[in-house]
Amino acid sequence: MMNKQLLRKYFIMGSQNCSKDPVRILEEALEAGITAFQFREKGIGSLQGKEKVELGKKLREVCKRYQTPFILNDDIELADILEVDGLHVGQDDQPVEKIRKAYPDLMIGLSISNQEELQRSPIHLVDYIGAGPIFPTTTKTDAKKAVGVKWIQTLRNQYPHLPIVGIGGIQIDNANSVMEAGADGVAVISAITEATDIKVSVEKL
Ligand code: TZP
Ligand code: MG
Repeated sequence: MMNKQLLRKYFIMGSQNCSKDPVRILEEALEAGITAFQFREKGIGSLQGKEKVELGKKLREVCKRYQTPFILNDDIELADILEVDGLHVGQDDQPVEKIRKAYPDLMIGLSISNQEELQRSPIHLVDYIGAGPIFPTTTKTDAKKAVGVKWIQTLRNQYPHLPIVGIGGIQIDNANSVMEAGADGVAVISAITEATDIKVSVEKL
């Protein structure tokens, strides 16, 4: 089983989430104590092709320097090129079975938003699940309906030992409720990318 503490402060971003240099934002977040990073170059304004690879390489190097896991969102093609520690996929992305077969040793995360998705998910093949959106979010335009911390409690009751990270609309003032519901950590985008002081925000999460 993976070290659940790596999920405690899980920062996700791509250049589309940043109003200044993504490399600088990641460095500040790592310096402040994030425990994992997911490169999610996706949606309106995101980089494609070579530009995405180039940014990915830079962010990857920064994570290496801080000995912090680098997880890539839904892009099997880039897994080797970026020497990723893990891959994260949603319900409509590459199937977990395929990723697990190709990469027996990578950390694999899967997003699960409701009981029906849980039912059809190969939980035995994943290392952790992303549960949410817990609260309403404007960061992901196609986000599903917010499910509340109750969803964390439900998952925790069914899977006492499964590593779970809450995601969606998590900010410094509600992060604690996600932890209290039984999550191992909080995954955030805007709480860090839009923070006035990244150090303070990461510490408070
Ligand atoms: N998946 C579900 S909600 C979400 C993703 C990627 C966006 C989270 O962004 P924020 O700014 O932390 O609400
Ligand atoms: Mg998806």
